[in-house]
Amino acid sequence: MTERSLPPCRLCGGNGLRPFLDLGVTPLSDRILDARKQAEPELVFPLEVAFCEDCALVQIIEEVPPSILYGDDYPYYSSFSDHLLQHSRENALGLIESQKLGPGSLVVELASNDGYLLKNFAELGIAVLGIDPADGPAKTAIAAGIPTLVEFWGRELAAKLRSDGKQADVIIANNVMAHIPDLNGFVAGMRTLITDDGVISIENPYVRDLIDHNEFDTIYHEHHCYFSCTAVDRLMRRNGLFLNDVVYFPNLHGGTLRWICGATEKVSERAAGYLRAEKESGLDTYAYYESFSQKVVKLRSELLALLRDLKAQGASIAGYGAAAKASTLINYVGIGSDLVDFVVDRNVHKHGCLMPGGQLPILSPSELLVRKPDYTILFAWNLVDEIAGQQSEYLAGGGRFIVPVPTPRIL
Ligand code: DWN
Ligand code: ZN
Repeated sequence: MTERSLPPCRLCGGNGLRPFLDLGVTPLSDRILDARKQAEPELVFPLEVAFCEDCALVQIIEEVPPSILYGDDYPYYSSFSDHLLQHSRENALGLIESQKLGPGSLVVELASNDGYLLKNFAELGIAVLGIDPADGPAKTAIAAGIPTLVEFWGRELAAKLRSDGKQADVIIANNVMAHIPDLNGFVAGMRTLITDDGVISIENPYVRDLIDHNEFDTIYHEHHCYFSCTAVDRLMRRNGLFLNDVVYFPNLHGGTLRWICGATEKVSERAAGYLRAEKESGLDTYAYYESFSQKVVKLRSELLALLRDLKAQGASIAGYGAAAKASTLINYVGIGSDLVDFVVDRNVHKHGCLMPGGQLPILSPSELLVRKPDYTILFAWNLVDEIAGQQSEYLAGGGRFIVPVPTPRIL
């Protein structure tokens, strides 16, 4: 059998990629179908994940050009999650304290979205600069007084800012490093811009939680990479930076790590502990990922059986959260209008659109009290507490939530 040709690894450039999960050919998770896009044939791409045996980076194999992934209609606005807003405020206040930031400091955020995080620095008179290629959210930030460059981050932009005399005391990159095709360019740019004793604070979902808790739906084309501390440590050192500390947030996006990096090596015991634990558990070996696809196939059949049983009993089912992860779940499992009638979401920019896959309309959450579906599957399962808090009236009226991950169950 001819050896399959795989691309080089995004981190180390080697040919150590070993595929371990194939989610088929799926639409782009963030390309919510508005009226204009419903007239066009929907773009679909293979969605397959591999582990690099040389540097331990987990990554998708297919490369979808950023110009297709992030147009001017990128629909994700961070300010629709109270939990995320609170988390971001704590992140900012912690950095202001630990780095003794003041009016002479500069904080740069990569993927600053609608200014949800930088506003916490700006309101204290600390100079900020947002970088985000998505026109929609960036315009919202600029309107709120947050200086924002509508550009992709990388070596070139970092060099330009540095030649303009800028240096950052803090660089924040939350839920963006996974989105970057040129991973080394992204990190090398941070090395260029950060001061010698500055702090780079990076947050991404933790690949260990993805595997341990069956969070396969957090895999989509916008997420090129899925990070372990081992891979981040190697990525930083390859670009003249050091992974100095690690903080874990179990309830954010299904399990998130914050990696604290810098141009000066001062590795904490906590960071060393994470690296040791990953080595001891084998997270830096292919074996840890090998059986994951069997777990995902099992989840798919269990979820389909549950939904079909409920429909056979005459129940009505809706979905909550027109999330990027919802698109992967809907399209991989095969959840169409035969099973789910509609999806609700607080993000008003998504109302009146269709979920990728073209079958499920997106409505306001108020429709749960109007149409009273018997069940609502939480596609945004990572926000179950926040959503349950909002939907107490729906639940009190007899509505039930279905949580699909890590195993499908009715709450
Ligand atoms: O990298 C990313 C991950 C980490 O977060 C981005 N691609 C965007 C996002 O992915 P996601 O869309 O899967 O994440 P969320 O934040 O789980 O999506 C939540 C969806 O639910 C949003 O469309 C907003 C909506 N929402 C809602 O309808 N009611 C959110 C909250 C808090 C609510 O109460
Ligand atoms: Zn590699």
